[in-house]
Amino acid sequence: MQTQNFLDLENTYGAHNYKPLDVVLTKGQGVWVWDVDGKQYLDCLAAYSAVNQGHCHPKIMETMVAQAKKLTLTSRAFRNDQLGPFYKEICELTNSHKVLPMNSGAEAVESVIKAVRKWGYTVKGIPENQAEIIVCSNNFHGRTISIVSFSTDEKARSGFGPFTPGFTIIPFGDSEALEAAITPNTAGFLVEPIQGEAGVIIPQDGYLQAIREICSRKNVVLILDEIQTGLGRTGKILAEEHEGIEADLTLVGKALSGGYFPISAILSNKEVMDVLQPGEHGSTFGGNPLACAVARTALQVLQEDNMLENALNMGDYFLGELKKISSPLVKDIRGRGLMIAMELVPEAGGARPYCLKLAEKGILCKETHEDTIRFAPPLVIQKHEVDWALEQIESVIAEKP
Ligand code: IF1
Repeated sequence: MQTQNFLDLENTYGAHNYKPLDVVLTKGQGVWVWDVDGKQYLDCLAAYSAVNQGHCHPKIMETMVAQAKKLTLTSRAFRNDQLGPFYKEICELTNSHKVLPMNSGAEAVESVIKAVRKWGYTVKGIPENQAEIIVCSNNFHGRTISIVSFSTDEKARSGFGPFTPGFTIIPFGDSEALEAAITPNTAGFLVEPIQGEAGVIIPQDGYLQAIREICSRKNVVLILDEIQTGLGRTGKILAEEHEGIEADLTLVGKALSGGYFPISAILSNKEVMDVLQPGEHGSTFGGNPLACAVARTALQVLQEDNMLENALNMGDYFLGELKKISSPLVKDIRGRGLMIAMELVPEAGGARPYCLKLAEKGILCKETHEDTIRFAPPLVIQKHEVDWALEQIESVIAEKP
C-alpha cells in the first residue's frame, strides 16, 4: 500500500481528533524513523518524549520479548515477581518511598487527585468534599473529564462539560500567586516543572524552590507532573533536580517504557500513598509484570548508556547553535536538556508550514500552539546528527515557506 492508501483508511475509519503530518511511519531505530516509501527522518519529537531511549532500543526489546514469553498479566488480585523489584529500583533512582503503578499519564494524574483529596480529608482534616487543588494556567495534564475541567485551553474543554469542581487556577511561574491562593482547604498544588504543551515554558530560577518552601510551610502537598520532563528529557532523571528540591508526589509516564507501551507511576515521598486502602483504587493492567520488566530495563538503559549526560551535553550544544541562527522570523529560543523550543514571530505565519518543510528535509517535529516548534529528539542523539539537523533547520528558517 502507498501513503495515500493509509491516509484514506485513517480518514474513512478513524476518529478525526488529530491532524497529523501525512507521514506514515513503519520502522524506527534510535533517533531515526522510516516511512512506508522508505524515506528516512530524524525524529525530533520522540513521541512526545516517550521514546527518550530511542526507537526500538534493543535491550528494552529483549526484556519485552523475554517477559512476554513468560508472564504478561496477573491482575493485582495476585502478586508478581517483577512488581517488587520495579518498586525498589524506581524508588532508589528517584529517591522516593512509595510507588503506585498505573498505565497512561492521565491515569496517573487522576490517581494523584484521588490520593491527595483523601490525604486532605484524613490527614489534613479538610471538611468533607471541600478539598481544593491548585493548578496553573496553560497546564497540560491529559484528556480526561476531571483533567480538562481545570484546563485553560478552550479547545480542550469546549463541549465537554459539566466539569469536575475543586480546582483553583493560578498563573504559572508566580509563587506569590500560589501563596495567595492557598486556603485551609487546599490539599495540593499540581504543576509541571516546565510547561510542555504551553510551548516549553521554563519558570524563572528559584520558582521550584519557592513553591517547595510555600507548600511545606502551608501543609500543602506539592505534586510535580514530570510525565514529559522526567526520565532524562532535561538532562536529569527528574527536572526537580535542577533546583535541588523534592516534590511530595511525582508523576512519571511516557519514557517509563521507552515507548514500548503505556506505563505510568506516582512516586510518593510523603507517604500520601498510605491513605489509599484496599478497594479504594486500582487498575487491571497497572503494575503488570510485562510493564514492570520493561520499565526496569527502560530505567536501566537511561543510566547505563549515559543518556542523561548526553541529553545535557547535546541539549546545550543544540540550544547554543540554534541561538546562533539569526533570522527575523525567530522570536525566542529556549530549552533545558533536550526539551527545546523555537518560537517564531507572529509574522512568520505559524509554525506548521515550517514543520511541513522540515519533514520534507527529513526532520520530524511538531508545532505547539501556533508559533512554536519543539525539538525533543531521543536522548541518544549524536553530535553529527545535531549538526545535520541544525543545517536543515537553518535552511528552513531562512525564508517564509
Ligand atoms: C496527545 C502535548 C506533549 C503531558 C503531561 C500528562 C500527560 C501529558 C505533562 C498525559 C501528555 C501528550 C499527550 C499527547 C500530546 C502530548 C503533549 F502537546 F499535548 F502537551 F507531550 F507535549 N502530563 N502529553 O505532557 O499523558 O495520558 O497522554 O499518557 O496527543 O494528547 P497521557
